[in-house]
Amino acid sequence: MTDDADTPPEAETKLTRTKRRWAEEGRFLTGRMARPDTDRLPPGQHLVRDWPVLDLGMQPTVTRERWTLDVIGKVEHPVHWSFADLSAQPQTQEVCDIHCVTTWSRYDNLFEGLATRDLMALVEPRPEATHVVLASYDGYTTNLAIDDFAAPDALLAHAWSGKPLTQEHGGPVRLVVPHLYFWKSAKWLKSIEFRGDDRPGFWEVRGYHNRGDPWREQRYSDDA
Ligand SMILES: Nc1nc2c(c(=O)[nH]1)N[C@H]1C(S)=C(S)[C@@H](COP(=O)(O)O)O[C@H]1N2
Ligand SMILES: [Mo]
Repeated sequence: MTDDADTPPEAETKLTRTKRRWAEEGRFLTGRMARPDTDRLPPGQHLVRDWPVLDLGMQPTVTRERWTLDVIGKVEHPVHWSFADLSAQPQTQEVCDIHCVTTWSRYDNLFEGLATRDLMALVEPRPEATHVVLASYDGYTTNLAIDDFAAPDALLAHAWSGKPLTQEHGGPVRLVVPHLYFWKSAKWLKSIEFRGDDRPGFWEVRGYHNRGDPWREQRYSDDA
C-alpha cells in the first residue's frame, strides 16, 4: 500500500476519490450489475466457448416424471412439487455469465425457470431464516446466505437455450446463482431447506470459500 502522506494533496484527491468510489460500488456488486465488456471477466478467469461438465463422478438419472422438489424448514408454506407443479409457477428468462472456480467462465447463458424471489414469495421464509441448504439427487449439498439465494437473477432452471436442461448439466432442474462461483449452483436439485443457521455444504467443508464471490476471488476458505 502506498503512503498517502507522500502523495501531493491534489493528486491524492483525484486518484483516491475515484478509487474509493469504485471500491464502495464493488462492495455491493452482484452478477446482475451492468459491467463494461472489458471488465466482464473476473480476476483469474479465462473464457471458454464450450460448456464444461463438472460433477462428483456420477450423474443421477431423474426424469421429469419422477422429479420432485421439497422446500422445507423455516418457511410458512412448505412445498412438495412435481415437475408439473414447478412449470405452473411464473417463468423467468435470464441471460447470465457462468464463473467456475476451476477458472473457466462462459458468457451469455440463457436459462429459464422459476426465479428464487418468486419461490420465496410463495413459501414465505420466517423472519429467523438466514441461510438455505440445497441438496441434490447425487448427494451433493451447498449452502447460501438467504440474500444470495434471493438475488434478482437467481433461478431454479429447467431449460437452457430454449431446450430442456440436459442430464449432464443438472436436469431436470438446477439452481443458477450467477453472481457466485458455479459450485453454488446445485444440479439435480432435490430440496431447499431454509435454516436459522449456516451449514457448510460439500465443497464448503472441503476447503472452498463459504460465499464464493468471483469478483473478490473468494475461492478457498482462508481467503478474505
Ligand atoms: N448436484 C451437484 N451439483 C453441482 C455439482 C455436483 O457435483 N453435484 N458441481 C458443482 C460445480 S463444482 C460446478 S462448477 C457446476 C458445474 O455445472 P456444469 O456441469 O453444468 O458446468 O455444478 C455445481 N453443482
Ligand atoms: Mo466448480
